[in-house]
Amino acid sequence: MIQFPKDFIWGSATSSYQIEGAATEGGRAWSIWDAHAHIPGRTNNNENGNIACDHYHRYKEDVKLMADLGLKAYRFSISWSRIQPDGQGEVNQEGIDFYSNLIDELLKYNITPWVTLYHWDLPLALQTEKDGWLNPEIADFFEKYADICFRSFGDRIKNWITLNEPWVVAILGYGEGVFAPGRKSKNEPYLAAHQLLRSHGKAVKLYRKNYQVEQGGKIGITNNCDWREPLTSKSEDIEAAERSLLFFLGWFADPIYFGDYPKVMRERVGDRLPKFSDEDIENIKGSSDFFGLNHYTALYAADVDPNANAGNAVYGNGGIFEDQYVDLTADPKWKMTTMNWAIVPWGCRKLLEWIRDRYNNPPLYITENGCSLDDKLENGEVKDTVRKEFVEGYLAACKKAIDQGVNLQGYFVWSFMDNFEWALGYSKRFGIHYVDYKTLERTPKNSALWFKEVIKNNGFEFTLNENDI
Ligand code: PNW
Repeated sequence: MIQFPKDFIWGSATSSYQIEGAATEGGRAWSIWDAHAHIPGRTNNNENGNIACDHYHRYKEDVKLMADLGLKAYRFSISWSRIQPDGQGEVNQEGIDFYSNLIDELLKYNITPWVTLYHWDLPLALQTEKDGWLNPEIADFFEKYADICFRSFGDRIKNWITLNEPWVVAILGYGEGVFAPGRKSKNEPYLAAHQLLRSHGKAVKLYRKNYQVEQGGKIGITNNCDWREPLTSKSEDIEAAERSLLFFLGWFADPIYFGDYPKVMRERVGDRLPKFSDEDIENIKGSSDFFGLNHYTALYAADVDPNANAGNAVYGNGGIFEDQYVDLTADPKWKMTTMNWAIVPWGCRKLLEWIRDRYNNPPLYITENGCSLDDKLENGEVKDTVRKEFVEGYLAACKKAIDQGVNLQGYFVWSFMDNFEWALGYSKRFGIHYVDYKTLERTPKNSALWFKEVIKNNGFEFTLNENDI
């Protein structure tokens, strides 16, 4: 038996655009994701979130399923353009009411709501009229939006996450252009990331000044990072793996824990990396009450000689290659999910230990971890054995990290149900509940039934290989 600490938080997560639907109902205006998904060729089969899982109309049924599972916590995000259709100014009361009702429904079943303020669905008007995350003014808009949320929901919300995965916004939204707003640039990722961090800092400062004492909640940020294992024991490869982690997670976590970007980024990116003002640093340094981590996979990292022909030495999600010169590869023996992300539980343990060592062992939550598979609903059952083993392996690795002193306090499975997987549309299923997109019927997969027992027993019987974790 693997037993978790008392009070460990067992949760599951979703995000607004991926599940809500009702894209133009209830006073909601389009976000950059509505626009992006409606440009032909940007998503699988040109799919979009117009209906998604129709959670906007079915939230009561969904909360009931969460209660059946025994979930202790549910992480969801707020659609900014439901609250402020233009991203600034007027508040849409129907939007406030929707989230208020959802929160009350969760509390009715003793499920603790965790709220993400921004999970990539920027009000479209802020993009077209204000240049989105490239404009320094965005920090003021975000602060005002956050203020509305703290004021409207803070009596019941005690766990706030400002931003979900700014790395993805910067790299996939402004670098590779595969996510909204679809920009392709080698410089804009650094500019957007800078404004994301400034926006986070301002919102946290406001919360601490005007709300935290009275409301007694916690506020933080969620970053994503894969593990990077040195390909060989050569010092160049060990450094390359470290550099890759710093360009991935250090980019966002270093400013928050130390007050500036990693030294290796300053050296390599030079003037293309913006500078923080004294006021920014004051807002950003120390601005997270906990370390939110989304983690999915791992790759081997090797140093690349910039003078050699390095043109095609990129694999997977590495960020801007020319600034790092790190070659990323998978072990052909690793099992893959349908995202082509390798299943490597020990990478999770190593990353948790790396965070413990670099950031002085902060309280940590895994706010997303999970996998996509080719699930089939047959006779009312989804036999997603690989997902059960995925979660079992990653949880066992988490427990090993806890035994090594990592201050991990909770784990949220991504995702509560199958949903709109961004550019990949409905082709990837990450849920522990199966969604039939014709009828919108939800069915707990076998992994959900297993997870229910894990929650009930605060642990599980370990059935995998010790070497995997
Ligand atoms: C996360 N990468 O996205 C998001 O927070 C979720 O909304 C999403 O559904 C989930 O993971 C699965 O993809 C990521 O390329 C998207 O490294 C891409 C990457 C990482 C996370």
